[in-house]
Amino acid sequence: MALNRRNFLLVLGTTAGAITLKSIYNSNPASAETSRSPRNQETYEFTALPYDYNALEPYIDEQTMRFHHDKHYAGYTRNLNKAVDRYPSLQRLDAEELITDLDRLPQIIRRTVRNNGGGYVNHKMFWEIMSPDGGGEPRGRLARAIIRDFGNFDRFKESFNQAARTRFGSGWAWLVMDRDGKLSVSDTLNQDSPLMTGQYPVMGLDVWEHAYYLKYKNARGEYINNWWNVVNWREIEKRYLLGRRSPVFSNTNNSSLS
Ligand code: MN3
Repeated sequence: MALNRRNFLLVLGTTAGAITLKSIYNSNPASAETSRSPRNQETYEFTALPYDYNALEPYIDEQTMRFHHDKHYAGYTRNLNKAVDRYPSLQRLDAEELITDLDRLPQIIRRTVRNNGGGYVNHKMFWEIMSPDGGGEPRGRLARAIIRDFGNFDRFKESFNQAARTRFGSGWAWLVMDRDGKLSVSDTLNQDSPLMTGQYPVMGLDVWEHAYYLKYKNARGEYINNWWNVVNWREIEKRYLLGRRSPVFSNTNNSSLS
């Protein structure tokens, strides 16, 4: 999955100031940053799809999945790895952690990491939160939190669809959680992640044209409506619980976890 427990604790720890990227990379003299990557493999792994390219048919077509995963996602991954190539201390950070506090990155790579680190983290999540066995509605704790914060599932869906439809240009629609555990819908431009503004991305929908244009052309609304048929609620609830248990949310009422 996109964020394991350790990763997200680190992400939030960074936000909370417990660990700062600055303290990590400033602890090395600048000269150390010019050495090559100590690893043989890519720092940020180009992950495979957890299903076949055609598995999400007819809602998302095989050709779109091939281009989206093998070209666009591969590009973000490659550019992210290239950006941190000369910074061994940054390579120790998980990608989620890396994009959480962009201001602390060396200025020269900040924009590249914002775009490609965001693209990498967003897409890694996107593949995981879809499934050929998807669709329907969430259950359990995530379902209860949605009802608590939106009234009912349909109202949440309407709000999310609205964000996805009206996101002007390229970007994402999100279900996010704030540090009080409250859920809301938002959208971001380009490849920005909610992590960049201190929010936890529970689920997100890619509304870049590359995500739908081959099949749906300009009919973004039709893509959005069909996408709900492949939404993997089990994975999304896992992500929700992961974020919910973070110590940053410790001011919330833990009874909703039981
Ligand atoms: Mn995309």
